[in-house]
Amino acid sequence: MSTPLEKWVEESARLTQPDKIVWCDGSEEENSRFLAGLMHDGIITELNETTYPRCYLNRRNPNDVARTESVTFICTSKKDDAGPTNNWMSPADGKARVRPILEDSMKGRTMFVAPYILGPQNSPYSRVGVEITDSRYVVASMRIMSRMGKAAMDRIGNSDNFVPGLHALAGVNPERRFVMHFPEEKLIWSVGSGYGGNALLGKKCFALRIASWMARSEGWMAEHMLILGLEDPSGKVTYMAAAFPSACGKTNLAMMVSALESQGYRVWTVGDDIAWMHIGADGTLRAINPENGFFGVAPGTNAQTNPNVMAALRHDTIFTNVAISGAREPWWEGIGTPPPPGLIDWKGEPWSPEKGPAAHPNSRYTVPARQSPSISAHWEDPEGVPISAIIFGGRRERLAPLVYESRSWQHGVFVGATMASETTAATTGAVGVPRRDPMAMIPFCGYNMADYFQHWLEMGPKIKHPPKIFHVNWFRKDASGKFLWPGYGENVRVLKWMLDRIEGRAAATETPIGFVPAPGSLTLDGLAISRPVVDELQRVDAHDWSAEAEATAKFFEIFGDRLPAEIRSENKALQDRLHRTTVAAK
Ligand code: O2Y
Ligand code: MN
Repeated sequence: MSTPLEKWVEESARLTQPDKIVWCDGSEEENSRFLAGLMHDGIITELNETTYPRCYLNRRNPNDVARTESVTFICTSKKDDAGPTNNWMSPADGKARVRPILEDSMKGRTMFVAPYILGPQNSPYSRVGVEITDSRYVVASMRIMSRMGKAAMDRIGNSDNFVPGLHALAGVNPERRFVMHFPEEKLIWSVGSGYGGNALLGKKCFALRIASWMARSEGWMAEHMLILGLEDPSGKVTYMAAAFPSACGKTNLAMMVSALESQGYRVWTVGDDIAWMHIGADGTLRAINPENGFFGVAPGTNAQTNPNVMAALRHDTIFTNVAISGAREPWWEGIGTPPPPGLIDWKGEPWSPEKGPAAHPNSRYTVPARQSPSISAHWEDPEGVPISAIIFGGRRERLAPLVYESRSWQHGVFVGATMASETTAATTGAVGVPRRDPMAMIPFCGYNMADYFQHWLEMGPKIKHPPKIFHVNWFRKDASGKFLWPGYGENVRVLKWMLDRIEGRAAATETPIGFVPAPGSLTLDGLAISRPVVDELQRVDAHDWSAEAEATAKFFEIFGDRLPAEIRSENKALQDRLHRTTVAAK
């Protein structure tokens, strides 16, 4: 009698016709064998074994260098269940589209069956997935990013309690590239890409899109959030989860070296990208990091912006699409050193300045989380860490103050639902345009976001000790275009204010959008920042915010009647408060 897993593997093999099937156990020995095979086939090259031991470079097909949202689909029976922010196909159409691409796609190739656990091995909140793939690079990456191998297989046993994900390179053809999610049967099919979020199915596909669907029906939350612990001088650690859209420094914040370390404030990393949050027996919201590694963007990462990750990636790391020096060391723009001699660019060609960036702007490192000096002693706690603050944020040059606290859980959900970030030169299209990205989940919510807001609204009252909800903006600029706030390690000052609010120690001033730090309540000692700059950082302009409230009302129209009434009424209440301020100022 075959187990459900064996049946699915047999069925997938009938469809894709591999020459060979390899069941992965996740062992060191197996990993060494896979890495040797990848080197033999020229898919990875070993970096300098003295300065970067057991590190490798993978160069991807230039047509396959980032997640592709345009080919990412949520396949639900009813279109409305996927909602207006997702690409949709019916499950039957989704399968009909991809099945012919999967058919015989592994002929002459090896099929790898990689079982993995998302979350700490012995946590009741962890979940199991199995990725079938014909890419050893994917297996090697999944081994870093998840707990891959025997422990996952043991957890599955004879059960059907796993999320199946079938991935095939299928010629890495952008014309035949699809990332299909079937949340009703908790299934993932991905073809035509071997890169990152498209191919490492445990990450965005399972840990966010499928998990967000599961979380709603099971009463928990799967969020695009970092998790950090802020240690105070007494040694007490307060945990916070934060959601920012891409290019807002989530990994850097999660791994920050605190500017207040001499005062006893330190930041510990639990996770840099995804948080699964359950209501614990003690009535707190408890978060686990479903991942086991960091898949961070390399350009801009250096000893100033993220010293912890720079230390982490000195060994046992897979680099993708970075440049390498003549000494076979990785290099990228913004690493903090000039282009070294003999630089080879991400395409494998000798680099010269007129060729543009040597590393691809979306080049990455894949590194085990435990290698970071900042990793929290509690990052694998089975019960997770208790979350006292949820932080939303975005990149707003003029509008949002450095930090504000929401008025209530419901208002905090509204703050998250109205998140937006201005586009940068790193994104395509016009620069400086606010892009709506509620809770940073637009690309990752596996169902209708109006229902997702409803789920958030319903979670709050169920949490006995709900976290406070804040909003931050590190990116406010002055009239000459200069950033007002130094950012990076200095952001700990804002985290400290939040901690002081949680502990009832810091004063705040009420504004129409929420509570900002009262004069003197932000710890600014040792920082060269003038009073007018601090005032400007905290300024709330009622006219600008009224325009913002109108823009968000327009955005919410896409959800029609499905938008929860509470979200609509929060926007109305904000507009009323802004109106009263404007009238009072006249
Ligand atoms: O382009 C990709 O496949 C990577 S995208 C990514 C990687 C790590 C963490 N977050 C993200 C994201 O897009 O949010
Ligand atoms: Mn992310």
